[in-house]
Amino acid sequence: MMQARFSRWGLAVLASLPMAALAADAKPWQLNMGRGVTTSAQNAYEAHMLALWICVAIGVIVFAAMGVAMYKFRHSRGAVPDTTFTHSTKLEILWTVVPIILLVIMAVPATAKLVAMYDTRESEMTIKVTGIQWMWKYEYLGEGVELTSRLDRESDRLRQSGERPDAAANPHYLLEVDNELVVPTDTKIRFVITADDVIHAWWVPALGWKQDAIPGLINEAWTEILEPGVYRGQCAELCGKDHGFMPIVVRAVPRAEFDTWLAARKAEDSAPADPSQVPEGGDGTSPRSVDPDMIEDVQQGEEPAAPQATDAAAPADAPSAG
Ligand SMILES: [Cu+2]
Repeated sequence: MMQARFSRWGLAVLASLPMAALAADAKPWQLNMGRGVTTSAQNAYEAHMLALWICVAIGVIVFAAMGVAMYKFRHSRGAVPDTTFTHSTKLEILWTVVPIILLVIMAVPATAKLVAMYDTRESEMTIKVTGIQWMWKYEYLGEGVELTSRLDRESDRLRQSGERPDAAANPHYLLEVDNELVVPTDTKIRFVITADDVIHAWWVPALGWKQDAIPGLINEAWTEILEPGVYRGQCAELCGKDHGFMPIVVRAVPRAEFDTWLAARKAEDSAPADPSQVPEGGDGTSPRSVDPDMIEDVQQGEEPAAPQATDAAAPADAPSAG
């Protein structure tokens, strides 16, 4: 029993070590933080590992010294306390200087990384993120493309059905959306983040940062995703009763694929809307005014989102990069 438990722990530790570094999303039994897929995330990971190993070294030295002292100078061996020892200037200097050196070793790279994290200059494109109870709106500024992203219908159905979700059948339960945020890899993307109603926070752990979305304020962040993939996150600010049901899904694709997607999206948005073509049940991309889900929301007392403007007619909010 004990052995089984230890081997389970051992396996978990083994599994977490190399995999945590590679995996973007948290895995069951993952013990360490993930390495992430952006420079910011990897910087945070490195700062964390440096601090972790310094802590490990201090822990080993301190507990080893305590162990030796307790064993070697035990009462049964006739040890007598040195009651005359009250002060040692040498020791005081040592235990002040050593921590200062350790703090400087950690603070210098951490500060440089923090400064880099907030430098949104020379970004190649800008995406505006708006938190709305309880969904996200994404606008590709200067491109005239926008989309709303909300909890996928299956997760929504499951959470309200009382059924017990199953990790095998619904691996992304509450972490799936109808419209993913598609972004190019190897591109410095600036995010401007705000909210329509209450404070939300846009957080995708693999990108390495979390930014508050505050009504009336614009917060900035940037990312440059190094590996194509799907990265998941959630709203990280308690924003109301459905706070737990506004996930984020970022799909990073190579630049060429992104350009194709954007062009298709533009063509789709500029096509005249035909209400009769809106599929039964709504797919989240349909105009909100005829989306049955919105009607459902209103019936449940939720505030519907503003109707989506036809992108072709909407003026571009801002130039693409600052
Ligand atoms: Cu929220």
